[in-house]
Amino acid sequence: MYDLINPATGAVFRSLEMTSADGVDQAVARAREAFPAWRDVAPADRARLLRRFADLVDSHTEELARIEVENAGHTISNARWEAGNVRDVLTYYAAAPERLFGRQIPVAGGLDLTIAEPLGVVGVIVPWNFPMPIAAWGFAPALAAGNTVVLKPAETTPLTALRLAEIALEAGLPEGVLQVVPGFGPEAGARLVEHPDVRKIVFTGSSAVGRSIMARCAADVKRVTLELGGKSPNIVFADADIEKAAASAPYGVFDNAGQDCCARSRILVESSAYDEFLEHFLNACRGVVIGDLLDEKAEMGPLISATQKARVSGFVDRVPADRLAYQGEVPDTAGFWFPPTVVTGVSADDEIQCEEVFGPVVTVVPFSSEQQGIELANLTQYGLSGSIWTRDLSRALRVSRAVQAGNLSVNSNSSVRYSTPFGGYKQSGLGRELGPDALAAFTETKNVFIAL
Ligand code: TXE
Repeated sequence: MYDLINPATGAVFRSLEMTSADGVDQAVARAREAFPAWRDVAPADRARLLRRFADLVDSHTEELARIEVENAGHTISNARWEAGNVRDVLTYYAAAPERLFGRQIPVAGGLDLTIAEPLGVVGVIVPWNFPMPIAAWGFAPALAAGNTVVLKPAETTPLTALRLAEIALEAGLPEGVLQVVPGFGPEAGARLVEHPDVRKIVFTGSSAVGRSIMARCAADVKRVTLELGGKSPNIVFADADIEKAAASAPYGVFDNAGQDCCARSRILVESSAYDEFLEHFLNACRGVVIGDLLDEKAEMGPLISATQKARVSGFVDRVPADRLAYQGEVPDTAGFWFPPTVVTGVSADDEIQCEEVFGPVVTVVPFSSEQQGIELANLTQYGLSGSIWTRDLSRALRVSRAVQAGNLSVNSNSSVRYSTPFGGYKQSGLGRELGPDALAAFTETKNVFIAL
């Protein structure tokens, strides 16, 4: 049995049986058995089932959100948004079964058909930072394209995924089409990755595990989509609406206590606006509401675990004390709270500027020219997301083209829209989730030539 701990209190609230490697084999066998019938469900019926699944998620929003508050330490308003995101992602992909067209390309001597076929059994491995949305980003397009899914949630946060699988059955999805196996990464996760009947792995998590999964998938040329870490820049030019950029910046990095692969954890500010920005930014940091997760006004909760708190504390302890420009206050209770922390006076190669902290910690660094801002933004192994604040449209486009990242926003810190592609450059990942592109990642292309 594995103890689940409420991150806000540090107390065990439930114990759960973990799925063994044998249990994963059984789930994959059921998924394989369920695949042909699910593939052959009439497109309109598959669409209807996914819409019904979305509707049921919608009517269970409050229940799912409260599970996530207790299990993952999310604020209630964030957790409600996350359940809403699952509904939206399912609704979006429910339109796909009837729109997954092949192509008929003109060729000499016959008729040529290009067909999109589902892959078979897909393994989805999910982290603990956004357990609900990241699960749906994997299973919704996979199911829409006619695959069956075995999903392994993170060991610490399996509860919403388990509930979603029950809701899928209530909605009428056949047994075996969407299964959840709560288990340990090196046992259940690794088995899913190496299982010969699993045709594709969708993984979100640490870069280290992502690299090892990619290497294992290479052995069987298994399809793989990876969404890994980030160290995203928030680039503020002097011509921007500085107050607006500063007011938004805390939410770009402290949301979900910084446990967000898109966290804008490196703020880069044009020198001439640095002092003005920092003053407004620190004021905005003081306003972040931390505390009772069930209070609708709460904006930041605790870290996920003692391990994560130790990791984040370690990064901050290694920063010289005179570089800590701000540390907020957190509830004085057991639980894994860590204060919002602002670091200034760092060099480009300092650990805090280079490594993904995955906690509420941000650096603020000046730059002297557009070119230097771009260079600093790209001075990272990662390339997931980033923001550009400017009133100059040409500059916004120039910098957007120059920054090596998969998801950029101008005058905004938003990262993810379910209808547009999401994923990383460089070591932030491989492939894209969400939007229309994700469907191609869950199908195999077959070409058939018919001689006439
Ligand atoms: O991640 P792991 P951890 C980063 C973040 C964080 C660090 C460590 O910097 O501080 O990673 O987090 C499963 N085969 N991100 O150690 O281990 C595991 O069970 C197959 C960024 O918790 O990568 C879980 O389901 N699966 C990130 C999932 O991988 C394995 C989100 C992620 O856990 C496995 C999370 C194995 N050998 C952490 N080992 C993001 N991109 O948002 C583990 N897993």
